[in-house]
Amino acid sequence: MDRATCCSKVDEAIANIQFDGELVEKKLFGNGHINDTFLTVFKKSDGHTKRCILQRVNHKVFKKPDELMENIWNVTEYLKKKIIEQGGDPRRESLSVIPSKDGKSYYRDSIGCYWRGFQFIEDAVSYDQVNRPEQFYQSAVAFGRFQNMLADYPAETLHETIPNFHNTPARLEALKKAVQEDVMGRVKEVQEELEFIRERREDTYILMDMLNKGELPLRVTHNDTKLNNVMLDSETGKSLCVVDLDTVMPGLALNDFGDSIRFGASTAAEDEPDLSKVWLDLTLFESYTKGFLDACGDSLTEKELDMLPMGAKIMTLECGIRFLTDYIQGDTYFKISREGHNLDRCRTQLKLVADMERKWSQMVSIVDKYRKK
Ligand code: ADP
Ligand code: GN1
Ligand code: MG
Repeated sequence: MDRATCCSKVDEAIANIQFDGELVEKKLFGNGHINDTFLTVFKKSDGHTKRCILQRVNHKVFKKPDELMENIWNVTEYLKKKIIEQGGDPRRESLSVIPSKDGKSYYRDSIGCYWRGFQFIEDAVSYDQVNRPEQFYQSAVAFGRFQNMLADYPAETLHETIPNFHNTPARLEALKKAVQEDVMGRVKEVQEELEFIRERREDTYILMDMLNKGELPLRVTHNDTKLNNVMLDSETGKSLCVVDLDTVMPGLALNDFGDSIRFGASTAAEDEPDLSKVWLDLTLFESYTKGFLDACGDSLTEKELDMLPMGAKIMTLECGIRFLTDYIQGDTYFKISREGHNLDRCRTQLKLVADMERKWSQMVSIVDKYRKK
């Protein structure tokens, strides 16, 4: 079912979730590539207005939305308890699901699309690009803390919402298949990108091999640590809350580190068409490294610390592979808003990989500077 058909049921979803009051406004919100997010405003009986988030879960991407919502419900309940223990405010520092009128964590509408409500986190901002290095530092603290808070979470109870999500060799296989099928006839346009990726085939195995040999631990990780998945306090600028919990699953700390770097430590937007603007910004790399290690460095192993630069490179390469696969397959996974959008996104990622290779020794020195000896 396509996005527009699902979104035609937005009013039915609103009527079936326990929002309080009369709807006075709804509009599309945020810049996520997967789900459809709405900001909704309700007028309550006491005359006050209240904002809420309504999301349509993309069930083409998340095949089992009921399992996904079970994860989110359990993880947020767990986080809220921890936040209270640590003297924090669970209403601002964690997502809170608003149940459906039939008491579930989601609502399945009359055409089979899935919806969920969240309390709106007020006086908070998320960024699509870093304006000041301090913001990136704070996002690192948020993700590092998030990982720490979930360190004892019973990982075996989590459903794998997207199997092989960060299995980079499997992502490469998917690209090869897309190239063989070439359903859109686009492969001829992307020879240079394919060659760049082929030359780095061996790299795609590095982290998965280490995991399989037991050299890297499996942890409960976020797996989608883009800058815009963190809310910062609008008054203090400090890290507040991690959102977008759809991919919280067992994974590698290095992937969480790397995904943040590829998105936030670039000098340009993820979809910048002018590649002369795209570089790895070492100042931002340093801010994030410092924040991540301040927040969770003590719990990382020596091997994990050694491999942080590699985490950045592999996640960037993997994301480039995924954007290219989607471009070749006809843009069926990531939302696009222009022709060639996924190809532009792929190219920024590959440009960043090349720049990381050039700046490798500096990345290693930065990690060395902040790891505790
Ligand atoms: P997607 O899965 O499509 O990326 P997200 O869950 O990341 O969707 O939500 C999109 C954006 O909406 C986020 O980047 C964030 O800015 C904002 N957002 C999400 N949840 C909340 C919330 N509970 N309160 C305030 N803003 C939110
Ligand atoms: C998607 O949902 P969003 O926009 O936060 C994607 C990530 C990619 C990212 C690229 C479930 O994240 O894996 O890294 O786009 N999420 C999913 O910008 O595939
Ligand atoms: Mg998001």
